[in-house]
Amino acid sequence: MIRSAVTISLVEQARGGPFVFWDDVEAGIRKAAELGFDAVELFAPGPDAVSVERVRSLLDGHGLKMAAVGTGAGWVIHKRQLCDPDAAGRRAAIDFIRSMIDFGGALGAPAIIGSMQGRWQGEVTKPAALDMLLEALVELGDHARQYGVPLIYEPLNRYETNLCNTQQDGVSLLERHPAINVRLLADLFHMNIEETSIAAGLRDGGRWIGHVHFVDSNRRPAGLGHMDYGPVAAALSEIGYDRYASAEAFAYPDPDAAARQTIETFRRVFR
Ligand code: LER
Ligand code: MN
Repeated sequence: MIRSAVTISLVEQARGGPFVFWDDVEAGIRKAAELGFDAVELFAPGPDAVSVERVRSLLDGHGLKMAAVGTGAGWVIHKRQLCDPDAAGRRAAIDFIRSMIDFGGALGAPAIIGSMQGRWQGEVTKPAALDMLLEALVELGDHARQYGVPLIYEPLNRYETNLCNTQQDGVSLLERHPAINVRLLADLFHMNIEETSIAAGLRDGGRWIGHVHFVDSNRRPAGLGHMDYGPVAAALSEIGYDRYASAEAFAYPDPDAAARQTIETFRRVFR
């Protein structure tokens, strides 16, 4: 059964970005529980922004899970990325993600690599960048094994990366290392830009998909754009997807309404 999640951002530098709840992890968890979500997804500035013990006690107190933790602060705040031609910069990016894997892992949640993947440019060719990315994903996936979770890798639209834009791009990369402990993130907003058909893209991702960003075509909460969720739900059912549909969407028109809109659409589409 697909479970629902909603994002909470604690990253000031990401203000205005596609996150539903902001600033206050306690209020975000409480509101998510009140609305009937199964879990939250946390976007934090780093592994020490809020203690594992505090988050665990808030989640337990409200009967929620941690669906995933984002690592994008490594790019947004520290400008680190996995295709940095400078080996020391690359290592700093990997180390930041390792620390976020430890944070999420202690809560039973996988970490997401989105903007931290970077892009190929300058002296780095596309094949060289993909090699660097794959090497980092293998190492970080191995690091995540101790927590019994995969690492989640997210193909992004062309304005955010030139590495993997579609689910098939992601599959082609991960298949080069069949034992890799990495799963794909299917973000419906990015897929609406890049896939020929969103349902076909989900089938391309197939068993590799380990997380879904549940959002509408315009990045507003599900139900406020022109996404056709019938074929999305049918494709997810066909591939046997049974993890989270997590609301990574603008807080439009405001956080509470965005969360309510999301859970109503989630129930209509998946229940
Ligand atoms: C960025 O556009 C995105 O979708 C995030 O999930 C990745 O950090
Ligand atoms: Mn996303």
